[in-house]
Amino acid sequence: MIDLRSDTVTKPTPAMRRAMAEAEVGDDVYGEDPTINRLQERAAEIFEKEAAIFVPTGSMGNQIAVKLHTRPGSEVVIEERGHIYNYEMAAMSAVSGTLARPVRSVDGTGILNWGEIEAAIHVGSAYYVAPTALVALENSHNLAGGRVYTSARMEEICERAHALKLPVHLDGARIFNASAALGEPVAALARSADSVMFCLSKGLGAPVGSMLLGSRAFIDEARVWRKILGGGMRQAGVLAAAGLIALEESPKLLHEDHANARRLAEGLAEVNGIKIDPERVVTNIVLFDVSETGIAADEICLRLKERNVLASGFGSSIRMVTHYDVSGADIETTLREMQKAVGSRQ
Ligand code: TLP
Repeated sequence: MIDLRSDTVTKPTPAMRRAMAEAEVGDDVYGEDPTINRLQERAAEIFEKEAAIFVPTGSMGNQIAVKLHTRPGSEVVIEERGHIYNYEMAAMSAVSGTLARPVRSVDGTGILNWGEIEAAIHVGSAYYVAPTALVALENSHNLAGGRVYTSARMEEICERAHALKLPVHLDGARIFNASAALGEPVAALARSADSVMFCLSKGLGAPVGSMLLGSRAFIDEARVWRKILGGGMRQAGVLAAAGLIALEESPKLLHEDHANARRLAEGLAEVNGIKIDPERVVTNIVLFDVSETGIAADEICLRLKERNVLASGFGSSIRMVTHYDVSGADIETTLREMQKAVGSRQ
């Protein structure tokens, strides 16, 4: 099987498995797991933030951030395809009592500018208008086809938001992909955000885990909410050990996934009925519209599955995500199988 459904499917490398077997561990609810502590310190250092906390999932990291930045009855301004809004089980309402205020990017890229965000913000409005409490950004933006915010755009948005006393949370599940695509350090991309979450378990290849970063006071509070949500783990240093390798070793390999994604996009652009602009594929996510094939996206995914290629359908689009378990040869195979899947009338 060539599994392009997501980069979440990556399996731990032999080095990760060895590190997991040998990890020094302790009870992390007491703050006594030396491997987790090392991972947290190292992540904070790389991102140039005061503190970091290891959380089981990206969703938990994001939702803790939403909880801490907002209060019930307030709104979160977010791009309309944002993960926090669309794929986290309405947790922002269930956990924080907040509502998303979705914003569409005028140029269709999914990357917002300040003007688009500002138009959705309510600060100092009439008492019967729900106040904005948070701006949430996503870099790279998953359902916008892995597109990226530059550090300049990030800084402009954060500066303007801060001038209105609004915090900014960055869902950086794939911030290392954004960093590799832009040639900018993750610290530069995250610098102006008040909090950032990134995943060890996607393109970086760790089996489990994400990090939430921010000021020391923010992370101290995050620890309380992690426990409330059931994320206080014990000897989870076995997971952090894999996370440390993911953090140190994997970022330098991501450009290979990006080259594979670009090649995939170029090939797909030549398939009848598939709409994609390969120039817009800058990270490891390839999202393409299949409506003009006359075959539903889910049906195409089923046909691909019969041909040992896995992809995910999102409405009239299909998403393919490259990662280290997908080779250049796999990309060529995928393109051949796609030609057959779309060409055949089953
Ligand atoms: N994304 C998953 C699915 O939920 C769509 C995927 O396969 O891409 N932020 C972003 C931008 C994400 O893409 C994801 C996962 C998360 C947060 C949540 O991470 P987890 O799955 O660890 O809760």
